[in-house]
Amino acid sequence: LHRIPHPPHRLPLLGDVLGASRHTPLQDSLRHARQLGPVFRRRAFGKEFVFVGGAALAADLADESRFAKHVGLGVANLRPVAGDGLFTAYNHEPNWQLAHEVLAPGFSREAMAGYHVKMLDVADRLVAHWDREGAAGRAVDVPGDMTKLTLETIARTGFGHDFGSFERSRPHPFVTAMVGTLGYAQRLNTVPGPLAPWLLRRATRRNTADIAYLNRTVDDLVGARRTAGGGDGDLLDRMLETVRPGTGERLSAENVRRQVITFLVAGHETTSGALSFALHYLARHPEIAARARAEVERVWGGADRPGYEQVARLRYVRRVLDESLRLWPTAPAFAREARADTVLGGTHPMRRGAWALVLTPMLHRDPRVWGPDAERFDPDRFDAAAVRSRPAHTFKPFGTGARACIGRQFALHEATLVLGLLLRRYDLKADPAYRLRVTERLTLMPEGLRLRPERRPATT
Ligand code: MNH
Repeated sequence: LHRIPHPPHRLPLLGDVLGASRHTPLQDSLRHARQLGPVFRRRAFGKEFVFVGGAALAADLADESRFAKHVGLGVANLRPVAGDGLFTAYNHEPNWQLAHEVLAPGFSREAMAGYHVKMLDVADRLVAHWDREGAAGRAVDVPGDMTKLTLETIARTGFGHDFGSFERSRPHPFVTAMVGTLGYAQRLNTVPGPLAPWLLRRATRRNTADIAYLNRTVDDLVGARRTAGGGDGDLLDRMLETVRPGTGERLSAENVRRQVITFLVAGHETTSGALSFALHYLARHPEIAARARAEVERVWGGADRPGYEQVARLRYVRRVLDESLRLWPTAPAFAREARADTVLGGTHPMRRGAWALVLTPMLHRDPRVWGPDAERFDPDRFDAAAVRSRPAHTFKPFGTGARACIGRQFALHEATLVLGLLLRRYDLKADPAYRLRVTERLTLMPEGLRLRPERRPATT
């Protein structure tokens, strides 16, 4: 450990907290990474944390035979909300494997094709809203509207539920409670653990109420399904009905509750951010938007509702999304622990159970992989030849290994579809005074991003 650099001004007891901002812990760590290099450590309240931003070390951590997911920091802080749900489960918890088997078929190609029409229906509601605002010459709240869209999409496709987000002027209370618990989980990292209930008295009380609200919402939703049925095989039906062949095991009522919360949160917050960053870059780079729009018109032609197959064929739009996720991976870190004593990168000894946090935005900016202009937005970094020329494990917005994102195809299909629809219908006018600011609540989101959607003449 002593060979790993750390910030220069350490305080007794507190550690490396000088200059730390409790609202932007991730961007703080990025700042340290830029000064300290591919691996560094920070001490907080007597504990030492190792951060990795270099591509070579991150690739080593991706070795599944030596490392596995570590449930730590922000993820561990979500255990009171999501328990042994897929995202927050410890590797050894039996419900991880069981739920993974039950839910993986919900993300197969066939399942995805079934969600497509529902995704289009939700997109129609967004478009109706943007048409109205655009016609009135008003700018739209991009992250707010993308959150409405992605929440409705996962709620409808996964759970047959309608939160009515587009009929509300304020975020649905489910979103407010979710943002509250994510923010609280992030804040817990900034105070010494044992003192948290006392230092964050009010926030803790608020958080308890938020969790109770999330539980209530989900219990109502599941209760309605149990009495009325009617999910035609969606994620909730799978959770309630799948029986493990051979053993007859099924998910318990308590675990179903954890999974529903997990999917409602993990299934929309990060996709919303990804769409928002992509729209920011498209508005900032009219030549890239024009190229993407030309592709949409070529591939979709006059079809007013593109088919499932036509979405995957938007190769350039998908590159725009990948490039946005490169610069701002909206789930910006993941933790890896040693399965047995090992040596990271051939130089840093790690004991069994020791762990390091991979800072995805730094991995995605490593100049040895991405070149000296890594900060520049350039979707051509993801054309087929460029992708082939890069080493493995250099682009990790969805994490790695057995515990990587189960919803990757879902998110990519939804986001590509929506970007295609919006590009074809609107010119996106940025406010020239806007400077990208990124807010953090474990996830990343462009703060205060507003765009003016101007209707384009319909193409034949
Ligand atoms: Mn998702 C795990 C990023 C969309 C459901 N997701 C992860 C991880 C990352 C991630 C990173 C791994 C975290 C870790 O190692 O600790 N996820 C994303 C991003 C998007 C996203 C950047 C959108 C863009 N995720 C989605 C969607 C769903 C979803 C959509 C559901 C419909 N994600 C999950 C679940 C897990 C996960 C569930 C946990 C999987 C597991 O551990 O088995």
